[in-house]
Amino acid sequence: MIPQSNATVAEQFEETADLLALTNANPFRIRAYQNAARTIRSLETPLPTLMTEPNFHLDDLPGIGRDLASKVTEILHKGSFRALDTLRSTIPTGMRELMQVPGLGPKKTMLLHSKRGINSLQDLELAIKAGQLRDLKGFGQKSIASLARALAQKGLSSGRMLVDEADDLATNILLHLSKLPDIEVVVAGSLRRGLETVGDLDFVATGQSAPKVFDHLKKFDTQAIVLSAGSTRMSLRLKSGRQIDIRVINKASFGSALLYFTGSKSHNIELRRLAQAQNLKLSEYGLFDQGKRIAGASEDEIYQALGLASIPPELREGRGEVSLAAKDQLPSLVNAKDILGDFHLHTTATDGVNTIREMAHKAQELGYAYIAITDHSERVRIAHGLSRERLARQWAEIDKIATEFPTLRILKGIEVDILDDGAMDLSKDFLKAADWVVAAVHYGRNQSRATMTKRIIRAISSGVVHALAHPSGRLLTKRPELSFDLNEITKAACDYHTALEINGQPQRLDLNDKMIEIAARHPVEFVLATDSHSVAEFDFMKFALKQARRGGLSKDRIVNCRPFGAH
Ligand code: DGT
Ligand code: CA
Ligand code: CA
Repeated sequence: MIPQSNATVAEQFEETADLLALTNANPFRIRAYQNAARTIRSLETPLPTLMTEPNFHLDDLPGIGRDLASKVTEILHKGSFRALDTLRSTIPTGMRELMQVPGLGPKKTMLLHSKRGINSLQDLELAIKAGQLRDLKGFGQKSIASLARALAQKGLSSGRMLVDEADDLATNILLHLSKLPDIEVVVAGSLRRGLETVGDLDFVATGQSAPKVFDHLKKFDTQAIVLSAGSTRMSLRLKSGRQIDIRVINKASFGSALLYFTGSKSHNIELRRLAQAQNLKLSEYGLFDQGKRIAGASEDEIYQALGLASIPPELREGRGEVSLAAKDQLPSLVNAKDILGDFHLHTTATDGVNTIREMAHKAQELGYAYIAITDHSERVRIAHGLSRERLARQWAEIDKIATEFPTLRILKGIEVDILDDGAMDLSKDFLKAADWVVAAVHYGRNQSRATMTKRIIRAISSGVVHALAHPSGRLLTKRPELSFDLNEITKAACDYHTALEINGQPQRLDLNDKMIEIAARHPVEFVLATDSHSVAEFDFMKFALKQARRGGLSKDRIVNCRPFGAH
């Protein structure tokens, strides 16, 4: 029997009732599941214990007949039951996701579906934007507004998490789990590899018994639903809809389990093949020679036993890293400690929420040698862009504040808008006087590939641009990339010593790993930047770093891994 708590069984019945409501099922059937759930929740003794008592019969419980009793048994043996599995697989995920939006139960979800044809979060978002819910019964102005907020928080429609949400959630779960004595637990999966969005979170733990770890993890979110549970593995769906996989393993297999659950799948497959070619067998339990474990406690010892250099998680995508590791030719990737400063920051002068002084304090705390204050130029009205006069005043202010920070150089910069024809939003002479110029496209995004490429190259060839900010202009889940020729732009960037930015904002990650790889074939330089709009966002450097590492960059390609002004 699987150690299921009464609450888990009750939740599965509640979920069934919800899903049945979505399928317009007989109200009595729905009620039956709800009543059974209530009965089970109110039991004081765990079901598995009750079932061992000779005079106990499940169908003696109020509201539980033979049919529901057999379903309880099924849950206790298999982790879930067939009717629920079928419902889960037949109802579009979109509808199930909708039902979980705060403010939307099954009834309202059905209403949206039948009256407005809404089947997913994305449909709902569009309908709200188009004002299609206004005259729908049960959807007042206030409830529509709160739905819109709930949707925005959900990381929108893709179902995948942006890296900051994934990273925060993982940090909180690790903190929660670390309260168990003797446990060692780490993040695996796509988050560890630094993928730009994350499907579910994966954890590998050791040092504690699996049931203890599972029980404790369930307490992280008392409304979490157990999707599946075995003796060493559990999957949970949190109230927010986010999913977690955890694997508990003994110490001798910890490295191999971590390797396996970090992936990627294609990296795992390549490693297994390589093992087979050496007459070895690689699994999540270890590397075996004729049934004898020869490695498994750490990832490093497995790579070593396979004759490979250790491969950083960011490179494990099955893109040739295994053969590079065999030849000991892996790039030596940039590290957090190599970063000496941040070249893209906003303040209260435009759309930031902290002052220059506050930003400088934070940078000092981080041990940075320099920062560039790069507020928007005038064209970006929505952000209260700086006119020449206001910018000149800001630079004077920076000179004054600089005296308070003897170890930190505060660069006088600007994020200048690249106008539709490739001219700049500030004169060349003015830009020449800046310590640091980042140029960016914000408007006129729909130009053809040829026009956009020419426009950006014209901006670069002004010769005064130190970095091209968020070159592709995409916003994950919101806005596609600009259409432009990355190779041509990179060539121009080489000619004019313009660095390409790797922007760490979770919605941007721009350039991303793939674009970095393409650009890096040219002798171009990169700059890792956060585009911070508050002191908290300095932390986004870690996301820029992940993309840089996934793109294979070492510190000698990165401008902010050198003292300012050095080449
Ligand atoms: P995600 O969650 O979609 O962002 O991406 P991952 O990479 O975290 O994928 P996930 O959570 O499905 O699985 C975690 C790791 O477990 C995956 O990267 C590799 C490993 N894994 C999962 N399924 C398989 C499989 O069928 N074969 C192999 N070789 N590895 C697997
Ligand atoms: Ca995952
Ligand atoms: Ca997973």
